[in-house]
Amino acid sequence: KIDFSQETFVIIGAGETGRSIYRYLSHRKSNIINVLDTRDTPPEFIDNVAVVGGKLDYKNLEAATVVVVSPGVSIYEPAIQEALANNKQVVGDIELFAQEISAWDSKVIGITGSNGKTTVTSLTGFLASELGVNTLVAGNIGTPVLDALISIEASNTYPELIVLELSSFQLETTHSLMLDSATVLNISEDHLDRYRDLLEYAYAKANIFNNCKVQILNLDDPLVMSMSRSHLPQTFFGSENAEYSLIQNTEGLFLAVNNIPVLNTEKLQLVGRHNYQNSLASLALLVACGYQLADLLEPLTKFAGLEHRMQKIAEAKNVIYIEDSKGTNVGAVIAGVSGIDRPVHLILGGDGKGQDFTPLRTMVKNKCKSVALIGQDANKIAEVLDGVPSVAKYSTLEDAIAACHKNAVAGDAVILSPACASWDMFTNYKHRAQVFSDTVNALIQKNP
Ligand code: UMA
Ligand code: ADP
Repeated sequence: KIDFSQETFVIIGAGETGRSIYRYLSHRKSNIINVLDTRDTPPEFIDNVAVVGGKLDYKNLEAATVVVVSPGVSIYEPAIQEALANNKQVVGDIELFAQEISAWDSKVIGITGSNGKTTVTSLTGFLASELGVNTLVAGNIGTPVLDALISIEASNTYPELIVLELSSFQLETTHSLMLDSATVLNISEDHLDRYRDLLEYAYAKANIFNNCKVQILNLDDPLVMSMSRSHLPQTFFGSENAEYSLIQNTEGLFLAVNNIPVLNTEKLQLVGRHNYQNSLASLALLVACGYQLADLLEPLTKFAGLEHRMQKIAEAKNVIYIEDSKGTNVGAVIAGVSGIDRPVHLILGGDGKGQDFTPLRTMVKNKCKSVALIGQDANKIAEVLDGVPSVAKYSTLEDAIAACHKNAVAGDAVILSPACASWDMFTNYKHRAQVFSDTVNALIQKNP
């Protein structure tokens, strides 16, 4: 365990997490000797603290005993590897948080996966709150855990349940997080600009199970199943043969537990098969922590879902417009678009983060009437769609939307689900979503 009065700290990363680490270490009156950021022009920090920008240089770490790394910086950076070789502790914000909460009585749930993390994290937090449980939801979802910790200490009211969304990056630097239940929802290609291959990425995620009490495993996902640790209690979710499964009967498609239908999916506001899987995972996580299944079903029907994930934003002349700006990898796009029972005009493209787009080909052939490509990896996507009719490239999102709008006829769907990050053309995924909504609404108004 880190002794805040004895150690000397260097913080790497001047973003949200870096700032929260600084606030936390200052709160503990620790000795912070440097804040570093790999960018030549780092963002402005807090309290007028100077940030050393540019390529990481080991000499700026040398005097530290603990290096606290933000998730946006790879621990494979040579200077960080050198710090490890010199026996310095290299940790992330989640590790610092984990060491603190081990003294609390809270139950802790951890959620990772390539897709569905934020949905399952929010849903799990929502269900627990509906039960009247004092719940903290934090992590990769957007609230840095150390900021949450400072607020909790100030209020002196400790949560009964903590629900953490954890990224592969955060899990790389976490060693002592004790989870009452934990899940890896699924593994598909993402972040291959940071990892050598899919296995290295999956390996980072598997850290979530290191000190967990119950594994919640997706029976349909072979890579997740390879993370099974047979000495631990396990609960499986999936479409068939799992304890938490989906059953089709004459009345509809049901969420089922131990083969007993418990809730008709028609009652859910969440739509799409992937969201039924997310619901199953959430139930399994909470039941493993001791909450009662029967108490969770009614609240589950009240969860409205999240923005920017397969969200219908407009309808005109029986054409629906769906914004899925958070569909930032191939797995998310296949899951989301496959769930739409209309012919699709699909907008794809942006920064592909090194992923292989080939799996899109079958889905596009089955579901899409036309595809509009944008962004820096438009050509890479075009290569895997070679021979598929109606694929065209556009220099802006606005032009791509105009083309889809023109091509769409009554009964069709126009979907932005780019399979890519937005950074090559937009500030972030929210900005991309805003441009989509504004452009669609302007077009509809012009051609009512
Ligand atoms: N960066 C550098 N050099 C640095 C520090 C950061 O280039 O020295 C760049 C990174 O490459 C990255 C960006 O700056 O593109 C942000 O990095 P950061 O570590 O400062 O990130 P934060 O702003 O602290 O936000 C992070 C998570 N972001 C990442 O891991 C990239 C947020 O998740 C999370 O909400 C926040 O901590 C609080 O825990 C966002 C995310 O996109 C939603 N996560 C990825 C995902 O979900 O796929 C992993
Ligand atoms: P994450 O936090 O892992 O990025 P989100 O819940 O924000 O996941 O959803 C991101 C995207 O992934 C959305 O486009 C959504 O349609 C899709 N998605 C959500 N859940 C799943 C799932 N279980 N399997 C595949 N795709 C999913």
